[in-house]
Amino acid sequence: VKHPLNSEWTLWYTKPAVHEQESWSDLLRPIISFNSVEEFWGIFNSIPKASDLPVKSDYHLFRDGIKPEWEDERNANGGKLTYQFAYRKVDINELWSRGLLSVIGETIQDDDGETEVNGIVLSIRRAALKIALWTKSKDEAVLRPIGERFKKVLKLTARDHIDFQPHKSGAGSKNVPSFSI
Ligand code: M7G
Repeated sequence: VKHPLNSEWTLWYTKPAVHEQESWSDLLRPIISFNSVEEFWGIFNSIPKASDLPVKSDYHLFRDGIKPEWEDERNANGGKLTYQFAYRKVDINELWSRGLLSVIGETIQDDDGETEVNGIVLSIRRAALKIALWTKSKDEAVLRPIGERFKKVLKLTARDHIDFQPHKSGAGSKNVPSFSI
């Protein structure tokens, strides 16, 4: 018996650039799609762990054919809620699996129809690690409770914070002010 998820999810990977000429679209690839809990665990247990990923790589998990890019029309009017942390501070595998489960299990948001969370991204950078929820909108009133829930899911402390940053919305346009939770 398979336990279906609310959405079909696709895991994407951005590999680190080796040459400067390599563009974003050369580096980003879909890996696999799934729509059940059982498939999720099969995949999760067979791919490299978060802690084994190289610097400058990303994992992206997005729902229903949404590409992990600002340009996708379902991302274009949204932004990201990011938790940035230092390497030593936390167990990255634990944090990433909590984030993934909350997203596919839809526990970040009350079940009132509209899904605000499009995807979740793990970014391995030299200076820090980042976990970000990508949202459909940039409506602070909608996003605050989502950010609060995300903090609980990740078991963050009162001193930790999650920052919202809208995606760039075209040349010359002013981004709405970002906020912290
Ligand atoms: P990042 O990973 O968001 O920032 O973007 P960070 O490395 O500071 O953590 C790094 C670079 O990847 C950007 O400057 C873009 O060149 C490219 N890039 C990242 N994203 C998420 C996109 C995207 O959605 N669309 C496009 N076209 N390029 C992107």
